[in-house]
Amino acid sequence: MNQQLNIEGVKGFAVDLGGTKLAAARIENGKITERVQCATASNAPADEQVDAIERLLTEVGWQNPDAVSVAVAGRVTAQGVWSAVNVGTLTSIQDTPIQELLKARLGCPVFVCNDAIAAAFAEARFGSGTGTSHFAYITVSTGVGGGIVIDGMPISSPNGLAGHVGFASSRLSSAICGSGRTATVESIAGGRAISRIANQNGHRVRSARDVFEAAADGANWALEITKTSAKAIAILCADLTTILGLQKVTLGGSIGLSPGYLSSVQEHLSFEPELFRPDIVAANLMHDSALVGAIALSEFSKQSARH
Ligand code: BMX
Repeated sequence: MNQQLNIEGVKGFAVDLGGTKLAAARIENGKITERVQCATASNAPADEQVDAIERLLTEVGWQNPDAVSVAVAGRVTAQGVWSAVNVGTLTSIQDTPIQELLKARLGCPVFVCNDAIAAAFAEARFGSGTGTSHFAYITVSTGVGGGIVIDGMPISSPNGLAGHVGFASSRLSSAICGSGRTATVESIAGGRAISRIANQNGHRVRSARDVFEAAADGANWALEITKTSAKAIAILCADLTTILGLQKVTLGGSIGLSPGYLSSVQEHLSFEPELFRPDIVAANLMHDSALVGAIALSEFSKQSARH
């Protein structure tokens, strides 16, 4: 559990379904009191994802009729329909009415949102983005996701695509992305891209973690791959700043929070003119941002609907 958490007022049950890991938590009196995690079955169809969510919720003490807030990788429409943007990450969930399925299965109120938007909202409200009016969060993990919060308002769109900054173009890539686009940030900087590039270059790795371990041991081939990822994220931060006038960008995700990554992004950003350089910091809520944010965003949407 993260001792730094200051999430007063946040309480309930939350789920975070990413491309690699699935987590559930119980949050009481501003503290995560229970938390469990397992691997995501990334090729499983929607009903199996629902089974796994229900199993983990039960493990953290959820019982009907407690409400549940769920953050997922992929886009979630205003009607609660879930689809992967990168169809190589979650291969079998396209057009799933996830909100209805979970409601029917659990028999309780269910809120579903994108994982990076949830994390962005949590960081803006309780963590590294507090006091910042023009804020973005970027997760560098299995994929590259994002969330934008301007004057406390999370930016969303009816089709659930808003904030998917990992699918912006990157001049450092020439690869075809699982989104169908070519040369995206995700296709050079994300975890799957990092392991793919290593294997294409003849270095047998199982995951991006192996590449980071080789980089920590000083292997030049690995350092080059991880630095290119950080450079693509730095350029993305500058690009987003031209559009949104960002003051601060928070990095999260297993790669975004790995040792040395933040400083590598900062170093690459230092080559940009000052006007295009937001502050780059690490997520305060670490790997719990999306869990905390799912509950906070659910409350925020209820309040917004009332006004
Ligand atoms: C991808 C996209 C985003 C997600 C981001 C981080 C899919 C399946 N995912 O850009 O919706 O927010 O990855 O997800 O289209 P993670 O799996 O790396 O945590």
